Amino acid sequence: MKLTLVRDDITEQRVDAVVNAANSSLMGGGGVDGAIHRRGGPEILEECRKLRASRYGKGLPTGQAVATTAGRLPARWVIHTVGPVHSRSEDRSALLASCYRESLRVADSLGATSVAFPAISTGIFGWPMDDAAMIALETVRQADTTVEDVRFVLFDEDAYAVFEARL
Ligand code: AR6
Repeated sequence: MKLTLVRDDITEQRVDAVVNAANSSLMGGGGVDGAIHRRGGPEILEECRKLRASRYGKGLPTGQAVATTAGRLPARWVIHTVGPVHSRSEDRSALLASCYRESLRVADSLGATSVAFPAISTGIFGWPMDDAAMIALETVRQADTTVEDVRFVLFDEDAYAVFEARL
């Protein structure tokens, strides 16, 4: 597997699948989620609504992943995953690792061979970048997947530098 880091916007990525740092409602939000729905258009939300009406009546649980169309984005699919909110009193690392593993599993089931990830949970959900980078890189490296090209898309220079140091 080829693992690369880029400093860019996740919505610009020409890959088979981009991963969305969503929340359980699948109804959109701020950060990556807001940008993906804005750029991707209403088709994505439409499929999310259908998922809520069928398989995920109570929402998508933290650490799991599910795919929809990518609408107008240059990718084919969006894989929505729900990161854990960072906690200082409880270790939720396994849930963060699960987001990466489950997203790759969904990518495999779609036949996607290139996947772009944001730094899940490091924005609104408050996870410290260095720890998140370590979990992300380790989990992806160890994953049993047919995905050939994994790209981490870091939004700012600081996030990029942290990932680069960890890589
Ligand atoms: N491209 C790449 N990275 C980005 C972009 C972008 N366009 N925008 C932000 N980032 P966040 P979370 C970075 O908050 O912490 C939403 O409301 C950002 O700088 O998007 O998992 C959802 O609906 C940060 O490093 O996701 C949930 O409620 C990283 O992406 C909640 O936020 C993740 O930040 C999820 O919070």
